[in-house]
Amino acid sequence: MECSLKFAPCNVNHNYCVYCPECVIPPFFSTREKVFRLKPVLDEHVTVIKDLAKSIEVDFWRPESPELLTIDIDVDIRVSAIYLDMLYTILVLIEDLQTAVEAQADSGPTPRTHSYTKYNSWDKIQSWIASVSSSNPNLISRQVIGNTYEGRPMNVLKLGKKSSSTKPAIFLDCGIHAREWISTAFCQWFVKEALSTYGSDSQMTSLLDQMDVFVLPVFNIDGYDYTHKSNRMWRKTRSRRSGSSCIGADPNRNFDAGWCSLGASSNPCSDTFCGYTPESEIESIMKAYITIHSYSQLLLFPYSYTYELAADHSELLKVAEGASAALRSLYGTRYTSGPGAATIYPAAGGSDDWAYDLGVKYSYTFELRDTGRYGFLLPESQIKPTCEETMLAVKYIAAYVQKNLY
Ligand code: 0X9
Ligand code: ZN
Ligand code: ZN
Repeated sequence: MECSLKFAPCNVNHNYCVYCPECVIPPFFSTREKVFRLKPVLDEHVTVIKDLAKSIEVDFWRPESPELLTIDIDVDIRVSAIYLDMLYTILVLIEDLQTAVEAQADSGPTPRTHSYTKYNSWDKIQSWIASVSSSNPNLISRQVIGNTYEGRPMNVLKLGKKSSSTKPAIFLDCGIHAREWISTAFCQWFVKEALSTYGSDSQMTSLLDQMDVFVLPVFNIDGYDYTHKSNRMWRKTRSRRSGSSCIGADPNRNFDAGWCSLGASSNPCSDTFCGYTPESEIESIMKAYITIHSYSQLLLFPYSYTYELAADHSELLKVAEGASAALRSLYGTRYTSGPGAATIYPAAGGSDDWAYDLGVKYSYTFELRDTGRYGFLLPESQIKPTCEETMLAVKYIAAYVQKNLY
């Protein structure tokens, strides 16, 4: 049915609806929050959404800020339900965010110890890092590479068979964005799998024999801790600066790669604030890699700071498609692959582009499950299947790199 001449048609399931008053159903007066998906298909829709963001408080889940809005990309936003009547949109992804936050943890008591199928607090991850790194000295070691703004040590785990010569390496990091909890869960899963399948899985054995994998389990520790204790939807770091009451910068806009040009904000209060100077965030000191984010089911590679194709575009695409196919083979989860700017949105200052421009040819950003049903609030019951399928893709890339060392 047609909702309005000006707006996209509304189907029965409200899947393609942009403005459709009859879809905005009670309860209007809930004081809780809702997440909406908007499907702008005309420039006017984009304007409407941007105006909306100016007049009420809107938390952009995807894309990350109103500056990144364009037609034909899905927009997921979180707003207080008191603004419902101002919303020109329809599909209610999560009926009631508060319920979704609660539903995310499986029922039953929270274990006191670390669990690979739970979203662990930073304290639990920290003790896990200590115990896992002393569990198998032949395969794993740890190194402190710095401290976060709030003074937490950043540990990198080095996985690989000890060798007298320097081995080629892969860098894997998780948790650049605080609220993307499935990402953080994946790095822990990867370490577990590496340690437990070395010696039995031929691919893992050969990988760790020939290469080292450096794993940074939580990049943005301060932010991650904050999402557990204060604000589940926090994205940025927690750095402060006198003169601004707004806290943090987006670590994935802070790398020195087209810094603060496209798709990044110079407003300290924005969720995509690029920082006062490139690499002002102390967290941005590591080199090289695969970086894990959520959500959208994408496998991205450079560039995001320009629409120009990377010199290695066709090879990067071929490997990404192979990795996506490997991922899909387990549970049928579909990923889209392509260069960041064209596939998700242009956004400068990301770690993948930065690593690539430093000469790291195979530089990939994963956006894990899902496509928006739960978004950042992916239920714990999906940790295991998500990590299992993602392992296949990461191992595919690692095996390719191993065979094509440059
Ligand atoms: O916007 C981002 O930083 C990433 N998406 S997220 O929803 N996890 O925030 C995408 C990063 C793609 N790469 C670059 N922009 N360089
Ligand atoms: Zn409708
Ligand atoms: Zn992210």
